[in-house]
Amino acid sequence: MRRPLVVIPTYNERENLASIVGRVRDAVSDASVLVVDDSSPDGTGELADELASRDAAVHVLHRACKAGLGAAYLEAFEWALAQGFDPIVQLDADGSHLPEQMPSLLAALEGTDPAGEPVDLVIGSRWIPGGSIENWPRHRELLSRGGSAYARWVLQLPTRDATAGYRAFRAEALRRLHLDEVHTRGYGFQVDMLWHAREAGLTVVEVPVTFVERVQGRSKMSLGIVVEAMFKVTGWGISSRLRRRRQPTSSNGSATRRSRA
Ligand SMILES: Nc1nc2c(ncn2[C@@H]2O[C@H](COP(=O)(O)OP(=O)(O)OP(=O)(O)O)[C@@H](O)[C@H]2O)c(=O)[nH]1
Ligand SMILES: [Mg+2]
Repeated sequence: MRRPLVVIPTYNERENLASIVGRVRDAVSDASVLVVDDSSPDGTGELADELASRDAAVHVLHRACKAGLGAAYLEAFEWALAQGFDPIVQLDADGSHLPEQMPSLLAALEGTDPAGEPVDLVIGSRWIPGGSIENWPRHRELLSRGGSAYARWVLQLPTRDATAGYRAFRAEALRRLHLDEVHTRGYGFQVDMLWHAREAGLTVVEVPVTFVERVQGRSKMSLGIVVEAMFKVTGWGISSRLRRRRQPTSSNGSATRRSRA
């Protein structure tokens, strides 16, 4: 039975949280929400508790200190799987991912890919026909498109948008993905998850979304984060090729066959 959970990681999102949670509840009436807050100094965690006290479908995980988006998601996935939620959706708090487009991600997750395989993971994509960005400076667009193209090429990823954070997973897919082997805690987390999805042979499809630049609050993105992600992607690409050379008939062949964008 469908029991959707929308995971919203937060760090200093006090201005955005109430509105985004309300929009999620309006857009997908049966969705529960899990806010994962890393002890935001602006009081986002306390606001999340207040929202949870008014709405039984809202839950909160409080983490001791800012430890990165990836760490927050990994703890949330563990919680979600233990509680029996399915599917599990990732959503930013800053309004960049439109909750109103969530039904289209969830519908795609219930369908099949072009080869007729059931879908394990849906990516809300900016870089396929119908996808778009709003109010993004040109340099951010180039960085994102370039980063996606580089990761796609080095890791042979099945999607146009490799860094997108708007995603819907089947619970079973998260179980098959070897979350204990995902070690990236910061910005490269989304790419790391996609790479593990490919290695695990998950069926991945993209649906177009409109990505809106945050209006309130500050971005946590920095040049250091981008450089770190580039180095990591290169390292994963090298190790994955070496592994394939050592095991030419490993399960990766089937992974490539089953993953489609
Ligand atoms: N729990 C937790 N959430 C985080 C952390 N870093 C970022 N977030 C949240 O993750 C979501 C995405 O972060 P953003 O700052 O928007 O980063 P981004 O979307 O990659 O960058 P922009 O495009 O510049 O907005 C937001 O909801 C943040 O509040 C963290 O260390 N811990
Ligand atoms: Mg953002």
